[in-house]
Amino acid sequence: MSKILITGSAGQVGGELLSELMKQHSSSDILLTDISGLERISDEYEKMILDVRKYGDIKKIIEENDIKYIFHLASILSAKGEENPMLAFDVNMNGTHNILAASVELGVSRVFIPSTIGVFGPEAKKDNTPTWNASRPRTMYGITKFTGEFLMQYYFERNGLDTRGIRYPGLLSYKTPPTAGTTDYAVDMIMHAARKKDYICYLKEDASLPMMYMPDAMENTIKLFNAPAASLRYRGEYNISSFTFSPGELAQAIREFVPGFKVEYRPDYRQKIAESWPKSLDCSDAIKDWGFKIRFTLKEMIENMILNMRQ
Ligand code: AKB
Repeated sequence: MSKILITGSAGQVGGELLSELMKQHSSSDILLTDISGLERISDEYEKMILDVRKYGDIKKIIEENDIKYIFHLASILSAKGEENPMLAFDVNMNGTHNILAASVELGVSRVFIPSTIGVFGPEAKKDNTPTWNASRPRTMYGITKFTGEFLMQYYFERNGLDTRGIRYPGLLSYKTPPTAGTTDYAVDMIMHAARKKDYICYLKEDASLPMMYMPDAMENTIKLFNAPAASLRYRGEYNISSFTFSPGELAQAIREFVPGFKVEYRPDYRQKIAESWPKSLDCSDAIKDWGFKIRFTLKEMIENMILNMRQ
């Protein structure tokens, strides 16, 4: 039986993607890998340690487990990437290239690799940024993810590898607390509010960024993954986003559910990263090619997150 391999399974997206995949698959269809943190995942699933920087290990896992599909989530995000650019380059660049090259060598059918709003730099259009724009990323994360998009195009044209990807905006989830991104303040702020605690924000009050609730991100990930190949004009470059808010606007929206919620703003190095990214995205290519659609408004997302966090 052909299996689905997920790398970076223990990260913020991994657990949520697994729940979405389980709507259509059984646990025996899925192999979960990560370099650490696998003990947090239920033993119902098959789990293996995998360092995506090791080409031989990737090949062995694909061969021995008859892997047909890969979701390559292992990545160092923007904030952690600026603390350790060498690690970010190694994991994001070499890891991505290893996955693509091994997939070609061993005949994997389809590979999904997430990209990010971080592929855009300060020269890009700030509002309604289209798929193709002045992409001159300034973070190691953005540089490696942008190059990853080119590698996906390269192996698609050179070897016919079916590569697919989405540029995720900031993703919010109540399940796995994020730790390594620039947009992560949003989850942290809602978590503080749910616990009736004040919050100190590392971005400025007006730092607007595109965002999305995790269930919407996962539903659309599967939608793109299952879309007919003929309808896709791009490989890893599809912009998606639900809404835009700044920390000040999020705090205000939270106060509808947690009156009197207090936030103090103490911007750090992550403010510069946020300033280099777009405020909102043009998602029309994703709508046109594979039917990108969202369910949650900002208000519904906050309500749902607070409810679940309190439970
Ligand atoms: C980050 O903040 O690094 C990520 C992203 C926008 O890709 N959440």
